[in-house]
Amino acid sequence: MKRVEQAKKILKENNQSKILKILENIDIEKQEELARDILKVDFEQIHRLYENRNGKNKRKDNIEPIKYIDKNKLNSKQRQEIEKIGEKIFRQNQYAVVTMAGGQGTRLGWKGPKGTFKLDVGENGKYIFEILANTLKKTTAKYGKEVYWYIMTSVENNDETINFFEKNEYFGYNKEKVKFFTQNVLPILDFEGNLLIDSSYKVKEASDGNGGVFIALKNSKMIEDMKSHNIKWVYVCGVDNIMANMTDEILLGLAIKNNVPSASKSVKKAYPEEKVGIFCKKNGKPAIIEYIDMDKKMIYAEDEDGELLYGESNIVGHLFNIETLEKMADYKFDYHCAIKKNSYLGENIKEVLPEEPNSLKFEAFIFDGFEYLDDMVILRVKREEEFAPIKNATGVDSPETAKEIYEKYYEV
Ligand code: UD2
Repeated sequence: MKRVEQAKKILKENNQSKILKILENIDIEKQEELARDILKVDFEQIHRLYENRNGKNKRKDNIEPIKYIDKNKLNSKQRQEIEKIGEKIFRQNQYAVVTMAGGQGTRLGWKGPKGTFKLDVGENGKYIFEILANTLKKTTAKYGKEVYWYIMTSVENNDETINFFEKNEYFGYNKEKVKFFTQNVLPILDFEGNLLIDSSYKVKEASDGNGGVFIALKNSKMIEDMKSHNIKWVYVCGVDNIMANMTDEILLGLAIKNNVPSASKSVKKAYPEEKVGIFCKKNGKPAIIEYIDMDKKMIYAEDEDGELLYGESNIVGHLFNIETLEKMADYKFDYHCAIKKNSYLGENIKEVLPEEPNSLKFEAFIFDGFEYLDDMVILRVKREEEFAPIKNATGVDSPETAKEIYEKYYEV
């Protein structure tokens, strides 16, 4: 009973009257459960998130285009020299890949972890995780060493992800080199700043965004694990890009040759309205502006050749040296607020399935950490070779478009 009284007191102090009503109108056993959850909530953080929900006042940022290197414009002499630098790291097994697979994947409408989605390619189809494992296995064949593979999961999909790998025997990858770690969650709020309760009487939460990867690597001791294996470079990418070239000697070689702590991949923007983040310089530092934060002027701006002035699209492929990865874990990320539809338990203890978006989801963006970098290499790669994300059930960035690119590339 004490716990329930404590929870009621905290809810009153934080004017969470809707949740208080629910807590008062459910049976004692459910009250205990909900009270336990409420006592774990950091209301300080909730007030901060809600106060900043409209984003930091966009102090006049100085935005300008950023230079990039076009991979396909390197001549063979340059390529050989750069590849040789990168190859050394692979030969010394000082490279790791982090696959960020903690997103909810709501747009795809796939119930399980996105990596367990089977794409209709090859004889019997291939899971996304299987395709990624096959990509890494090519590097093993080339250097005789397996790349260390760290997979970020969410609280919601962690167990299912690990079971999936066990059941599929890691798709032939050396399971000793695969580690799973879970990212943090943040509460979902309604438009007035109230917590939402789900149908199992839990406070509704969601993953804290792909910017949560750094602190999750640190808290789960994965950075420590990387250092124990003398890893020097780490490639962090999304689970949804089935064409991701995660072990690119050119990207790595260029970062080392240019003596920069980080390098990212870009593809040429397909059209101004494309829903991708674009690379630029913000107040002199490398940055990516997300599609939701771009204004019309920026979207349509052209250079003297009539090319898009901001035409380098982010494909969520970021290389960091281990020191930078560690530093990023201490960086205070801002949270971006997205308006979403979320079901919740109404005050009459009935589940409400809203027709319209009704809630605020808070996410950190991995590339906000670029503010920490003095410089980085941006390597433009060919879309048809390295970018085929599976995000939506149909249309752009769907299993259909990914299948087409995959089959064209592998000539299956
Ligand atoms: C991402 C990029 C965007 C654009 C697009 C290209 C960010 C913030 N945005 O947009 O700039 O170029 O991709 O395809 O990177 N993820 C997690 N945990 C989370 C949230 C996301 O692991 O809490 C993963 C997710 O599984 C995916 C990747 O991060 O692999 C990016 O997904 P997203 O949904 O956050 O970003 P998106 O696709 O809207």
